[in-house]
Amino acid sequence: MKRQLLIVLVGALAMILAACGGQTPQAPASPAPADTSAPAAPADTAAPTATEAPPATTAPPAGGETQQPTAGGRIQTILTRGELICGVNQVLPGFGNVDSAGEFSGFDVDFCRAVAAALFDDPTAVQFRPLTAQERFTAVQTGEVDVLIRNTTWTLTRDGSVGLDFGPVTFYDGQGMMVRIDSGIETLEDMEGATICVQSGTTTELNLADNFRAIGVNFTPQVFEDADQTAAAYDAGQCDGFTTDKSGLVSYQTKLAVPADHKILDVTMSKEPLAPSVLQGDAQWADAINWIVLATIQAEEFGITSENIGDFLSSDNPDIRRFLGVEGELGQGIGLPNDFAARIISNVGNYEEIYNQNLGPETPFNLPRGQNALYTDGGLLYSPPFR
Ligand SMILES: N[C@@H](CCC(=O)N[C@@H](CS)C(=O)NCC(=O)O)C(=O)O
Repeated sequence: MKRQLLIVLVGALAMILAACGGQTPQAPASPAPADTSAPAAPADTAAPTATEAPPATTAPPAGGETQQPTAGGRIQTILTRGELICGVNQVLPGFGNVDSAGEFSGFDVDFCRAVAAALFDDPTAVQFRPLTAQERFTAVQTGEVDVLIRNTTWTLTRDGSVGLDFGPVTFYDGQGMMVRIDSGIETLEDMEGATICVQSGTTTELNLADNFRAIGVNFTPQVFEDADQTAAAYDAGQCDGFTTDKSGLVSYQTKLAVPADHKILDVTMSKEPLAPSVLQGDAQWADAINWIVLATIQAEEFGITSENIGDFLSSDNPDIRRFLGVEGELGQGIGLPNDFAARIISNVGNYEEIYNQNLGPETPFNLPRGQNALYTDGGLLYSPPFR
């Protein structure tokens, strides 16, 4: 109890200091207490996975309360609750969006469903908690959400002093700049004296300042707390440019009054690796999220889809049998059922299916895979072995 209270207090403090964006360097110098009380090293040495031998029982790897106090904590809480609580965006079509019927959709939303499928064999066993950029980290720190899957960039500060643990990158992104086509602006250097609409509580705000300082171009930021306000101000002509992640720009362009009047400059101002995050200190839950995301990537590499998984379940290939949980006990070591990958694929799909149904050629976004292709296709997606 005391520890939880401490986490909440330190979390609240970190939020005040880090102003939600997790950018302010004066956040607490020492790691959050969750980290100090659950050091990774003892948990690892205690876990049987160190020898690659699967655990003997379905229980989480032994380690004892003192060494691994939170192992299995969050997973058990979710299983007892009967549903996952997933922090998402609700205003970003393609990634996290809610329609007038209250139905959530998007790439990030589908990863929430993948987690629910892994845990419950039911992609609907998830409650979506819409969060703004400002609200998102407090929601993880206080335990209000089990996991945050909301176009959130993995940064050192957020991993460290904000007290999160990030999973594998689900979408490699970078910051972009949108301008009106008739402005004649082609490069950032053409933006001397421009007013630029940007949202607070994001990596975007600081990258903007860094980039323009680096090229010696003066600009005036117009800062808004809310993404809709930011885009609306740009659309109303209050700003010459609108900057955020390129994925966000592509998404927001569809919401502007005349989308065809705008273009995204051919410049990338930063690295924005978007990844799921959980509260630091529950190694088992973090591992589970990692391998759930990786399972979607490995499934694409194997060519296993929601359509053809039936054929693969009777495969003789030991790699595939282990991956799908037909044999072996891979899931056990991370607190998941052994067939967690099969559950994800059959209920939600592999990475390519998730990508295409939300961002692919049949959608208004038609985003090329680019860096988000498998490493075998020249992209950055690569799953460590499922063994
Ligand atoms: N990836 C960046 C930006 C994420 C972000 O919050 N982007 C804005 C603009 S696209 C957004 O989603 N806003 C929606 C909201 O706050 O409701 C980060 O993690 O800071």
